[in-house]
Amino acid sequence: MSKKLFKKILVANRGEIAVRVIRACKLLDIPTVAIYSTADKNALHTLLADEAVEIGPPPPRESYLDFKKIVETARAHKCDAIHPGYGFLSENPQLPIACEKARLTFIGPSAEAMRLLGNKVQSRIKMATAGVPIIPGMKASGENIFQFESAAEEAGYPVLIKAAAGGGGKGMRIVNRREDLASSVEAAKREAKNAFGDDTVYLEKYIENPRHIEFQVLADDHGNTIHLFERECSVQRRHQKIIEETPSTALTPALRVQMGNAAVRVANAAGYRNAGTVEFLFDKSGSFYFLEMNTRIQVEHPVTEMTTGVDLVVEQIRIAAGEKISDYVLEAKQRGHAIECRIYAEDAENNFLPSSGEILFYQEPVGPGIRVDSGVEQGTVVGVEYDPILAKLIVYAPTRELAISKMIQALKEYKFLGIKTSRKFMIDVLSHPEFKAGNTYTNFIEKHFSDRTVDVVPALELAAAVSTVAMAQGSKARPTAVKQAKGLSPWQTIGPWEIGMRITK
Ligand code: MV4
Repeated sequence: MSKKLFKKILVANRGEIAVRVIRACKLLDIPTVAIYSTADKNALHTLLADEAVEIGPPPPRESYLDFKKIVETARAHKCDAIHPGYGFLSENPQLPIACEKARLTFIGPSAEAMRLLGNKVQSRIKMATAGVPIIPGMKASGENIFQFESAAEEAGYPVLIKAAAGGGGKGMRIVNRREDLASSVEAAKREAKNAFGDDTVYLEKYIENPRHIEFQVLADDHGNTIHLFERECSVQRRHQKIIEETPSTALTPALRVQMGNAAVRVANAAGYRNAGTVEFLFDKSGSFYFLEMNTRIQVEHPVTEMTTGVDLVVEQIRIAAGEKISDYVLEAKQRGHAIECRIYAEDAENNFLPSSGEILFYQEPVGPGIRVDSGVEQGTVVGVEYDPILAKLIVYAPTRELAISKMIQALKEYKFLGIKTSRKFMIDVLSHPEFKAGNTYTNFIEKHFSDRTVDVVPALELAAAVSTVAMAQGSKARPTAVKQAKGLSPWQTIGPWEIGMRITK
């Protein structure tokens, strides 16, 4: 390595992605500072970094989301850059703004690009103007019921009401008939207000059972904007992705070129720099529509790395330092097939309830074309404070069929004792004939595994959690404890209680 890109990087995250970023820094010979909450004192990321700084108690708001404290920590420890990972502060424009004030480099896009792409209405208009296909629907937020009615007539029912500040499925409402439109708009507004503090909503044609196909893009300060092909992410459960793969079984070479070009147009229209992901919905007729652009490194980035040979986190760091995208990256080709399974700490046999406890025994699969990106090791105590992703298992093989076999084999060899994981469920999904046939749509799990995914209405879920707390704490139980935990499911906030209840249809 000729010249150091940065003096020291603060990694503003935890779990497997913090570990992934620290390892990329080691490759580049850049020292790292990890931050950790008191719940993560002995977590893998704190042990791997050159320095580790405790920044607060477990609630994210008081630690991993406290951007002021994080920027101060970076300054105090002589860092010159911050990598945000995914989740937490990664898509919050306040972090790049605070970084700029403190003369730190934010490893990611500008606050302006983030803000534009965070607003779904604004980014739709921008992308339509740039010639990118968007889902038929409103070109501005809906101001009154008449606008919603005429937009719905034009698009044709069913339609979908979405929050401008949304993403991830929150605040979305499907409307099948005109009679239900007004009440659905009102309900969507209330939900958007609660979730995002912004009740702006708009309407789109509802695309039934689409595929979710996204393109990895990279853009540098030297005029290079490229894409590194697609990832098929349709297999998900309640907006939580489970399996990602590349290439997608749905794309022809011609479609891949068209969508890749559209992804590059999206990045350029947004003035985007660094690594980002352009999401598309892909319908039964083979049409694709821009959905949103994610302004971070994504959980599923390794499948792109396996099939292109590109180290995306290294490129993120190089681009942030003002370097040109590496030549080998500019010439990257897509080769072979890669699949990723997310290993969640959850009980797939018990309505996917979060699982917690100490990992008493842990053994990763090894072999050619097998990669494990893990945030845990034997002895790690898994809590319920954070995202339940423990690790990602990624395999690479020359063909999809061989990759599926390799993944099933690797999942069988992946050993966890002490906590429940989604490992066995993943084996069942990969063994399903419809998965093997490549018939992966966003309703795949719902359609083929409905016996395992029992819908619990949020209100019931909340009531069950509150009553569990009440049983445990007697008269001191206060439902406000649940209300304070914005954005987290009550199951994630009730603490280390085992709930002996099974809800069946
Ligand atoms: C849609 C859609 C169908 N039609 N928009 C879900 C998350 C949010 N970011 C956008 N989402 C969707 N938007 C229209 N007009 C279906 C989904 C959707 C979905 C999208 C991507 C991946 C998984 C999904 C699961 C259910 C619904």
